[in-house]
Amino acid sequence: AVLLLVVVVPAVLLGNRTGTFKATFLEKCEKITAESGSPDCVKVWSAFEQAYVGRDPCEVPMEAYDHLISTAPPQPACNRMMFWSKTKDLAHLVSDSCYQTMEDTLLGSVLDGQTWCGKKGSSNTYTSGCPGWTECENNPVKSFWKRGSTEFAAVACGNTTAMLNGSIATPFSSASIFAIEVTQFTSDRMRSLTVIMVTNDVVVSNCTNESLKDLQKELDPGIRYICKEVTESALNTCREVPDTCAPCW
Ligand code: N1C
Repeated sequence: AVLLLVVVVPAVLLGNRTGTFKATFLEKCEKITAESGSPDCVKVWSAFEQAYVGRDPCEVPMEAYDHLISTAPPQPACNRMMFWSKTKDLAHLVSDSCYQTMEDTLLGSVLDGQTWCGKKGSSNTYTSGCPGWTECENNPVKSFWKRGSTEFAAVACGNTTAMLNGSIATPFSSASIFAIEVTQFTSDRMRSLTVIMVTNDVVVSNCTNESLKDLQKELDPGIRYICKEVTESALNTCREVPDTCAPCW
């Protein structure tokens, strides 16, 4: 009984600290890398935790993930890359077979929907009590998405797509991660960017929206800019032809 107390109680008290989170991380990672066998998921985990473990959870800048990104760089899929802002669910409705989002990359899929942070003087990973998205700029989760998305955008190639929300007043917000991605796009690799303005029953902004002018100002002038307005219901019913992946909107 004493042994039980000594072993089980600390494990319960520690709750999700490191254990479950790490196990889930490795499990997902191994599933994705099963065929190629690379990168080594144990190495990916150690590069990941090195970014935030033992640090104040409001003092993790995006550069802390440099080593992680070089250990598991996002693999670009030219002509299939999809970006989004305030349209995550919609973007994933269409993105499955024909489009590659950040969440389809190794790191993106392992960390999507997760919360994590460290603590000063501790070697644990915590999944609760972590700063919220807007609580402090340099929190581990936001810094990861900033760093990871920057890389994903920097390697984007061919004809690309971004799904923006036409039912809000400012579909292109300078505070968004998509705004950081836009500054990374380069005409050396990227041929065009098609912005899809998705609207539900309420059309608040269309392709003439003021914020889209800011987007175009930020875009490398060598990249062709296209904007299309599509309703959510059209998007819901439209399916790409599996072989050609020609856009169905
Ligand atoms: O700030 P956003 O959107 O403009 O960021 C979206 C943009 C996409 O193009 C992605 O490539 O940045 C990338 N990205 C993710 O892939 C991602 N997956 C999950 C950014 N954020 C991501 N998340 C979570 O969505 C993140 O934890 C934060 O809470 C939201 C940001 O979404 P947004 O404001 O709609």
